[in-house]
Amino acid sequence: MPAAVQLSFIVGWIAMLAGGVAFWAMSRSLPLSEKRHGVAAMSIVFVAFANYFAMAIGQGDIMVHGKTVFFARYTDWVITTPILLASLAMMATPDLGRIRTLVGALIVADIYMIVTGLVGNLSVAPNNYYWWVISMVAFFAVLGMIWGPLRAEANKGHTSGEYSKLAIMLTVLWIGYPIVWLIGSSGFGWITLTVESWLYLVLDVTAKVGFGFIALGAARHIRH
Ligand code: RET
Repeated sequence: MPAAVQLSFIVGWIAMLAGGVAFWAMSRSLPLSEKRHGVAAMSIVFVAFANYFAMAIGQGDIMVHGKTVFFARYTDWVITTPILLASLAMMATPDLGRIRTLVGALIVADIYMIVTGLVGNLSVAPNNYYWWVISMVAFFAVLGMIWGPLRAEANKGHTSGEYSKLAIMLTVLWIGYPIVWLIGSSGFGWITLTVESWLYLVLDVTAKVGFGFIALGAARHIRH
């Protein structure tokens, strides 16, 4: 593994760990009803920490068809993205149980997106592109639910402003992933593994640590 790639993983695990400590401190001042946002934010970064650490010490990749596949990215995303969506849903309503069918559908579509993305990364052309398209369909389903029924739910309460802020942030950042995937080693291979790993790092740190800061900041002021 090139040293610059490994460095991105080291920066990754340090950033996730630092985020976890910061979220723990921030969670202490949350009202009891909103501690759930702290639990979500900490869960996300500690899962990411473990996966970045695994990649940094060479336990997060395998060689398939002569290329390196960082499967630890997917074991990270398959756990953290459902929690991120749950976190967004918690911003929409005080009572997740009431919208459990919607949350369930969101999470199933999301897991489907990540798993088909992994299958694509393990495939050779042209199969990888078929899987990218299949994963994209699930991604659009996720976005459709976020901007359709979940937003409608948020609009019923007092948190529609916070919801919109997080939904916009999530949408913009998440769109980066299929792009990096497509131009990187899993797709066309237009960028080097080093550029790819730093791009994913920026996306991951912003989508997890940045998102967590905003969610916890908003959670402090929530009066459902
Ligand atoms: C893949 C495969 C190609 C198609 C699509 C993908 C989407 C990935 C996304 C990942 C988001 C990850 C986050 C991680 C950490 O917080 C799997 C790259 C659509 C949206 C937010």
